[in-house]
Amino acid sequence: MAEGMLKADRDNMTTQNPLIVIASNRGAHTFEPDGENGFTVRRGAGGLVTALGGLAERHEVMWVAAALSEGDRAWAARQGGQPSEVEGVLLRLITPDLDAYHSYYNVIANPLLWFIQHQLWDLPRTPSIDRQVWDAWEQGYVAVNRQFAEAIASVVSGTDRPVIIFPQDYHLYMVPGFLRPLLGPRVQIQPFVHIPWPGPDAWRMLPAQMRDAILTSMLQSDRIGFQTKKDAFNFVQTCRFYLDDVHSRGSRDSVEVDQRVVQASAYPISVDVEQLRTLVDEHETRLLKSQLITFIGDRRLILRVDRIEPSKNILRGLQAYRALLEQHPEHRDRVQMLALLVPSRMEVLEYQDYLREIMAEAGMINAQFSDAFWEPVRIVVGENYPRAIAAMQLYDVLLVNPIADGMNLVAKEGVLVNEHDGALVLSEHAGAYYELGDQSISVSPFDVYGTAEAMHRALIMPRSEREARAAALRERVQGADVRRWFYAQVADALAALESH
Ligand code: GDG
Repeated sequence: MAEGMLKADRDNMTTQNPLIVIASNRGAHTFEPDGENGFTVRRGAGGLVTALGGLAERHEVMWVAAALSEGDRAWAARQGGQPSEVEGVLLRLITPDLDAYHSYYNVIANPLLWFIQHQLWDLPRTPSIDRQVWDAWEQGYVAVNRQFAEAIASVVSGTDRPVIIFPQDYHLYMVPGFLRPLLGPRVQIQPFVHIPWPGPDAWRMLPAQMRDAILTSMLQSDRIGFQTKKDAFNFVQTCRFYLDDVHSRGSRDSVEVDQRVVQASAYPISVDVEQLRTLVDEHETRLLKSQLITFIGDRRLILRVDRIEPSKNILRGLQAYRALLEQHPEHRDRVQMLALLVPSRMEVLEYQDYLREIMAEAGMINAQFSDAFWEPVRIVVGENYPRAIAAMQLYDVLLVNPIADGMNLVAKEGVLVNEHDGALVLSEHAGAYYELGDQSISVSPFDVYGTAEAMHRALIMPRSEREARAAALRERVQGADVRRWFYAQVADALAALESH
């Protein structure tokens, strides 16, 4: 138990006041040695960081994450394995063996689990679960998850206050299973899964031993949070299908196992409305916006903003744009497609190939349709969040067509900051569809023809209809900010603690 924690226990907290522990692969802070025996701290972006801002004022929050850089490792070494306060949060960084971390992150979590949960396989060829993958499972994924659980247990085991632990996402599926024997039933374990949870059939790609280990571990939780009710339902079905002695007795959102009930609940993640408004007003964003206005001219803007990631379906989006220009020549020279693409996992061969295909397709569209004044599609590759927010203010059509997406925050940010009463073309397989679908123009991500027609419909939609839809969408996002997402999880965990 850390010295700092004991002091907080004594001074500030009553036994009613819970300790909240977040565990995630990537933490909220990164560290760089400052050359003077100290460290420069940088705060990461992301919904969880925002949501915690307000929470840390009311509750004591501890964050356990992996050290991801040399600077992080040096900071962790300096703390000697103890949590230390950083911007109001007690932070503990674990420092896994580098090979183990590589196996956990680059062999199991990202290629295997991400691909299964977004159903991205080319089944005759991949996945190919060979000896290396099995080793990575045991010595990487399982080992790093165990290390996370041990770090969490060590920071909470000395407190007699109620404890709620929130492991985040697909990197940490084994944490509940390791934690429960270490901490017993007195703690609430409540993971949140940010990405889709597909139905039982998708999980057949994973060998039974790995699959059952993940499901059994997750069922050591008290409640599991998902982005949508569909994901929660799929989880319940997956457990029923693959595990013996697991029942749901007709319930769509809970599983009975060993005479315990594990809830599967939907907590749709959202954006930080206040922070986005501030960002819109910042000088840099305004400057980028005026540059974009010049670039767009009097054409109508079709925008997409994505990580370069096959599940985002960027390639079919371009094919649909080509089909739009072919099927509806009246839009030629009157529209501008802008794709802001953020590099992601660029060391992975499949991702490099995917970017190459995107650039080739865009090049072919420009070769076919451009004239002296018009370049039909502009691809911008790079990291620039203010530019993305500036562009979102200006779109007439926002194209969000993922094959599968846990939520898709671009859809929510877009409808919030847009100033053109733009239309949202939204995949029915984005989590955001459950909240925004009825006011968007929905598409099947595989239907290139249908996506072209959806963009056409968006472009010719009468002004009054566009205004009404845009207003309804904006209102919906305003009313469900990211804080609400996190507080709802905390409230349910607190209620469960009280009923114990
Ligand atoms: C995962 C799930 C789920 C845009 N340009 C830049 C930049 N962005 C922002 C976007 C948006 C965020 O990055 C991307 O979030 P998404 O939700 O769209 O997608 P994933 O990255 O795949 O997120 C997803 C999410 O987790 C939360 O649970 O919604 O389904 O896949 O806010 O505007 N960010 C930075 N630089 C840019 O240039 N840093």
